Amino acid sequence: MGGKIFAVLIVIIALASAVPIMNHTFLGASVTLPEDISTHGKAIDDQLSVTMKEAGISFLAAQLVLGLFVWQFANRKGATKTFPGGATAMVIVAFLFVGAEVLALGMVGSKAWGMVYFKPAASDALPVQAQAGQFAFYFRYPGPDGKFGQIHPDKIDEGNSNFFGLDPENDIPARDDITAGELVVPVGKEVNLMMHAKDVGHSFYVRELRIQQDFVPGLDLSVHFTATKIGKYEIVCTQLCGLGHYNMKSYLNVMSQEDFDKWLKSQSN
Ligand SMILES: [Cu+2]
Repeated sequence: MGGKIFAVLIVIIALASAVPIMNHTFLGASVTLPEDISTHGKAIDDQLSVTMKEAGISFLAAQLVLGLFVWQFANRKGATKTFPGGATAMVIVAFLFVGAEVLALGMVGSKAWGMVYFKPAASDALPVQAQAGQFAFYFRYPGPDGKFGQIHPDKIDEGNSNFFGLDPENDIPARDDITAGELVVPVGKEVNLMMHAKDVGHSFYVRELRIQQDFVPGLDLSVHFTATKIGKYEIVCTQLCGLGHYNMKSYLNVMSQEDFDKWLKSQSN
């Protein structure tokens, strides 16, 4: 009798745990993603939804089968039932089944994130450099000449607002570079964000952009995106980068092209 009660419990718990996931709420709190404001975000959201459904169905199927076996075999004294071929065959089947599932999801999903990583940014994309350091983000625009000045780590001087270590005296392209504490971009325009870390590993995460990319010391990485909605969105560091990590954030400020041009002008001197 105890076995059958346990089987029923397994099924009830499995079904009950699926309800908040399907309803996107838990204890009254909504657990939906914030609105997507990027051109590539829909593909990622769709992929996430497919993955959740597929994983959810697999989970429920596994729990129901488990309940079925418990119901059938729990109270049979001395009865044994093994997988055909024994434990080795079971492990091989499980390995192939799970492997095929992960591979299939990976191949389908690569189309979604491949748009950000495999496809280079358009040649007319707005170049912006992002620098992460303990515990702030800084962003740099090349200025009217379209060229970034060289970075000299020994010249980094936060007290003097020389966050990137520029040398405007000797380096002409550095003279008109614009440095900001916020990532300001025009709406509907592709942005090529070139990322580097000043010290340790950090991460660039904007939920509304569906982008999360680590800054890795010593590596120049880039992501590109097109923001589709004017507004202010939080940029957070999602790599535990030190004591001030909790306070490391900035904002993505999406403006109309006109406002962006005005902002850029007001920043240059
Ligand atoms: Cu950080």
